[in-house]
Amino acid sequence: MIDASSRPPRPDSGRLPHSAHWGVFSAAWKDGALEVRPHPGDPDPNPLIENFTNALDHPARVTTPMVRRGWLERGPGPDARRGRDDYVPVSWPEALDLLAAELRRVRDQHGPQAVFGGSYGWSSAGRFHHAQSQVHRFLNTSLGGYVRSVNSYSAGASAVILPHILGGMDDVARRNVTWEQIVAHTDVVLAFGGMALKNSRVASGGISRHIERDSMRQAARRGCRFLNISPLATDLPADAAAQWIRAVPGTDVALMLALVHELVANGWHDQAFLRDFCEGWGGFEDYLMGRADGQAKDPAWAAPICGVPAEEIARIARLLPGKRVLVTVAHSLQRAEHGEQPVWMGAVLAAALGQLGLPGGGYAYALGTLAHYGKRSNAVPVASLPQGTNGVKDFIPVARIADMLLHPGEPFDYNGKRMDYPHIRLAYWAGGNPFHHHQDLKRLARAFATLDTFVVHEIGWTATARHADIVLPCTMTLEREDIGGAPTDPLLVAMHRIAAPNGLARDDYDIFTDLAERLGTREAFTEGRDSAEWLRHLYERTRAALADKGLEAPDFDQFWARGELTLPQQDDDGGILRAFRDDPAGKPLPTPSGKVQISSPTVAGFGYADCPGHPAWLAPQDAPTPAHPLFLVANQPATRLHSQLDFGAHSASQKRQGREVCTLHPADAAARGIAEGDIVRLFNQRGACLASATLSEAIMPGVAQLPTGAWYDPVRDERGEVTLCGHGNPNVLTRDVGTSSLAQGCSGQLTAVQVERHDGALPPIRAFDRPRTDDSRR
Ligand SMILES: Nc1nc2c(c(=O)[nH]1)N[C@H]1C(S)=C(S)[C@@H](COP(=O)(O)OP(=O)(O)OC[C@H]3O[C@@H](n4cnc5c(=O)[nH]c(N)nc54)[C@H](O)[C@@H]3O)O[C@H]1N2
Ligand SMILES: Nc1nc2c(c(=O)[nH]1)N[C@H]1C(S)=C(S)[C@@H](COP(=O)(O)OP(=O)(O)OC[C@H]3O[C@@H](n4cnc5c(=O)[nH]c(N)nc54)[C@H](O)[C@@H]3O)O[C@H]1N2
Ligand SMILES: [Mo]
Repeated sequence: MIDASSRPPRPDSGRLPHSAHWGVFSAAWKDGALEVRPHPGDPDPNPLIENFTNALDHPARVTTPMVRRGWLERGPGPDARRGRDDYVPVSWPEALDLLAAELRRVRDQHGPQAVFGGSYGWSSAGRFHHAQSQVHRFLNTSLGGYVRSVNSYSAGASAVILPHILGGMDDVARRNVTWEQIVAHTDVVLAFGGMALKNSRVASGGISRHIERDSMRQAARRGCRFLNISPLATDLPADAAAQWIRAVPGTDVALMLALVHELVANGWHDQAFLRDFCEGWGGFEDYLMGRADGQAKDPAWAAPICGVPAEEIARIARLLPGKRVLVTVAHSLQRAEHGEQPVWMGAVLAAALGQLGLPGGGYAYALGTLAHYGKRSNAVPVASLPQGTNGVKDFIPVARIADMLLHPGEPFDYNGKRMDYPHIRLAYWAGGNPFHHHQDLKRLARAFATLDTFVVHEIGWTATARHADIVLPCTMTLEREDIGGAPTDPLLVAMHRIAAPNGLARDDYDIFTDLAERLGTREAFTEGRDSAEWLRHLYERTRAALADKGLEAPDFDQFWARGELTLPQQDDDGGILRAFRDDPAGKPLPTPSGKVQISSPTVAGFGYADCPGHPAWLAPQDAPTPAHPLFLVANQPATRLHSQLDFGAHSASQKRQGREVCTLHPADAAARGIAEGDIVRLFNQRGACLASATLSEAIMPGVAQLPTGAWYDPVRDERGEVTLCGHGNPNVLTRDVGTSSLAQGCSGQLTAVQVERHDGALPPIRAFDRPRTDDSRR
């Protein structure tokens, strides 16, 4: 096997530009080490770029094609040994021959509708090497298609509810209120779930300037008041000078209802706006005022639910009338049971204030959760790899992966339709990590055990790779040339290659090309282009659009030599909400009534008890109990993007005793005899994990927080059963249920746990070791 640690030291090099979802940077080799520097134009650089410095040669890299021993010896078929089997290194031709034959077998015996190619995940690449696009294009052109997934783990509930009530996700989240408008106009920001800078450090495709901190600072200096409504004080930076409203997780709808109740009870709601621009206020108001069920949703009702005192709720409501108010709702609120409700209720709160469509006012769903939002859009397109046409019509909402594998042929509800889960024999993953992103990991392992074959392309030995039958080593972004760009960032980056591939790693594109060759579809997949030719081809779309506008339009070689190109941007000027406000008859919203749907006859018509026809308070099932009395917030990690480069220098530097850090309130810790730095065990009916405890007044009592992204590190008993994750992956604890019958989104943000001090032996961290290999077969 090729061992990167035996590499000769690299010679010093000049600085080369590159880009990642978490920032634009340059890299150079100096004294054998990789040195990265943020783009000089970035006012608030992201420390996540440091994760690259030790990544290229890390022992966790996959360096050789591998086949799981059980699969090699017994052939395809369901196998519970996935996740604990050995691997056999094979040559590239051997791996590709085996895989091509298996793809052909599944297609011929069961059809492409037995292949799951949803392959959810962010990977890390520019416009061309984006792994999910690559695998989709391959399956479409070479196999006739695949069962796909719809929506995302990010916005599973909002992507489905928003079109029913306001308009598409992108119109409501991306082309709406900008940070510039907030700096200039906003008086009050009600930030449900906050706007944590750790999150707006990231944007898919790249981000060259992190402006959020300075925008908040400038707005606050002008007098804008920020309210951070969240279990964590750190969800807004000190720069925003925010007031922290400690709200019990999962109860925002109750708090929002009480705020609207206060507005109505005092006659502060904008009745003209509700009459002229909205549909269905009447039925909602009956619910709000308790005319329908005898329970007014007033502050006294909400206080014991959300933990915010009634007087405090009334005080917040008094801040709002006559002010330019912006309501933001973080993605996190909808990544939970009944996640549709806070998204809808946030819009109703903004509508009751009459603020929708005003500069710096109204509703900016998801603002602050990613760097895409609150920005201007580029005035020219940045191309992406075309994916071809999928011959299979079956799909699942993305987070129903385990349900699909465990319940083939059974029905499920989705957005007014009843559909059946397809029967999947082969799953193909490139660029995602389901053992990072999915919930209830023991159940997920049972689901993957049902497959005939599980194929993964990976840069590292993630738990997903360790459950696969065929593991193909792919290059990481620093080992490829690509074009970095996002529709909301003006910088197009010539992503230069910083290092040669580690071991036998190959580009996803080249792997698929060779597979297509074996399946007789090379021309359809490649269109006769190699990677370098694709980059030129994709760049041409941007160049031509620049030339059409009469702007400077450098050719590819000039762009490549310069390293970057600044694209023109446009002000979307408030998007569809502003246009509708200015001209309600001429520019109706894309909803059934053309107006804001305070109630939705369409949603009501679906008859879902878990998603009624207007926003409502629906108590979660997965709430604390005497046995599991703490809410667990399993949010995005500050130190990496998801699970990517968890072994990276920055991510590793923030762990303690190699484990992820869990934040507890000092009172909750004291009650359990837990001190700063103790190793704790978090557990509930689904699983357990270890973490290092840190005590902080910046978290609400009754809430524990453990970020996602620590690589799943199962510790097993003598029978091979998983007893816990020794590293701190919260998805061993989270519940695998859809948000509701409407969207079936991921609900992994919140669950209920108990926490205790762990005084037993500490299992070693094995997540970053290579799996056991059987080299004897070579
Ligand atoms: N409990 C809980 N769970 C959550 C969330 C939560 O809030 N709570 N958040 C959810 C959200 S919003 C999201 S978006 C998901 C994220 O879930 P994912 O997007 O699946 O997570 P990543 O870690 O980004 O996975 C990307 C994988 O691609 C690999 N990779 C990198 N570059 C390449 C490449 O060039 N080629 C190939 N083939 N592979 C590559 C990386 O090594 C990594 O394993 O997680 C979700 N899960
Ligand atoms: N550094 C970093 N940044 C990222 C990512 C990453 O992995 N790392 N992932 C990116 C991706 S793909 C996405 S989709 C976005 C996700 O954006 P979000 O889903 O919004 O991000 P989270 O950090 O999971 O949650 C934000 C905050 O919401 C609070 N919160 C949780 N539950 C509740 C609740 O019920 N009510 C209220 N009021 N607050 C609650 C938590 O305190 C949490 O810190 O982040 C993006 N940004
Ligand atoms: Mo996400």
